[in-house]
Amino acid sequence: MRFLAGSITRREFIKTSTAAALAVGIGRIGMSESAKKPNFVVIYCDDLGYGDLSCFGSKEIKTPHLDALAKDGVRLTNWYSNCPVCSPSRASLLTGRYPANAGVTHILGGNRTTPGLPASEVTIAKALKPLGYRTAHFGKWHLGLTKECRPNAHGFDEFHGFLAGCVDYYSHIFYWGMGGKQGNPTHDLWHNDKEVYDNGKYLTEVITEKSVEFIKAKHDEPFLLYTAYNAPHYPMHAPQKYLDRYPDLPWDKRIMAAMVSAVDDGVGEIVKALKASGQYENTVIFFSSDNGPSTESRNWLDGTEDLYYGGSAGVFRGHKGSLFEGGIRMPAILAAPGRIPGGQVCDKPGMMMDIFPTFLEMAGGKAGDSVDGASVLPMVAKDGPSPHKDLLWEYQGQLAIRRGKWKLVLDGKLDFSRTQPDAVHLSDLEADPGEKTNLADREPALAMDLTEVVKSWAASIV
Ligand SMILES: [Ca+2]
Repeated sequence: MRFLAGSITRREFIKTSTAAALAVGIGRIGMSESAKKPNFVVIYCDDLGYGDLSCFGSKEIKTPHLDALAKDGVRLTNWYSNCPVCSPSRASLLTGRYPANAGVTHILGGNRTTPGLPASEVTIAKALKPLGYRTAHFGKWHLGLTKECRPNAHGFDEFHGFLAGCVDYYSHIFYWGMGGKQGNPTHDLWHNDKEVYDNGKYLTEVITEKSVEFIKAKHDEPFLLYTAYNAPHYPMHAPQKYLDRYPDLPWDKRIMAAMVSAVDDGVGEIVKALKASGQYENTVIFFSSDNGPSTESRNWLDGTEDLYYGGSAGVFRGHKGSLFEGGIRMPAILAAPGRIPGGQVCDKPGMMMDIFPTFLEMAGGKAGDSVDGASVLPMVAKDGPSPHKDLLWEYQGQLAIRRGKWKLVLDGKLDFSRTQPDAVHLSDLEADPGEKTNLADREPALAMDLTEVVKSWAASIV
């Protein structure tokens, strides 16, 4: 294999695994040696809906720090998760591949024997290592608990966080989905492979503190920081000081707002640390969420079985678990203050799997053929087109495709439990972003064409 001298040393090259070489096109490193590689910060939320930030239209939740980040960056209004649930969405973010191609198609369990992201997969962290990056992950992993699946095995130099899908925010114990084969609840807070205890400390603030410490350490190398908040995922916990900001909201919305505010304060602390250490202008920050808001009745915590509507998908139909827009259309911000002019809005579609190739390109590398995503740099920075003719999804029997303004959903559900009658649902997202009117009978040829494309794609990857 040919590689160019300059941005990568031979020693670093040898350290790169065969799989990493496949995922990173080493032959096209284009940056000059003098060009300073950017730092990357990914801030990922959990079950945060499209409509729950003030810069994305919330009238109830105040997010001044995220609003400021949006002013310094580009607000992505047609940005999609690759899957409407946690683990597959995160697998796509980190590998640049469709969930099935990354080997993660469903929500992973929380037992310490639960496997996850295969060792053969190349994460963005592993791909950036040979380009000279230091890497850290703080917060929620949810891509497997066995040793070969953990963050350190997937290219992160440092990890502080938890491995299952959620934990109690104060005891950091995973209580859920247990019984039977799963066994008893398990404590789930780790520093690298060592179990650590921080009882009583609010998890969102723990994740912020670790992220800020990492930034303040001022490493010689450029860095990738993956800060994955568990908020505002169940269980609905928040310190009183955040609840006090929303005295007039009903409980379901008040606790949601408080949890999002704790994240927003964290974003403020991260940006402040980047500015104080002189790194803000050379840092690329991507903020988003793994899937839409959850209607799961457990969120109520009051013994009822009512659906929960504390989180908002904005104008969109559907929630977590749905391939209608509410399950997959995410609030997203890409800020690169020294590289891309701020205050912009990009309404062309992109997907979570595009972050891997976008960052690789900005770091002077190039994603290889095994990656399904594509760089959105021309789209975001130069008003170029979306790299995707078709955006495709499959989840638990549902299929969806977006082509331009058209969106087709097959056997769509509204969340995990609610069904709807139309097996074939075609929408014009420009005229009807809420997918209220089914145009499948009015546009039968288009519906059939999109059906064939998405079915053929699904058959090719599952
Ligand atoms: Ca989630």
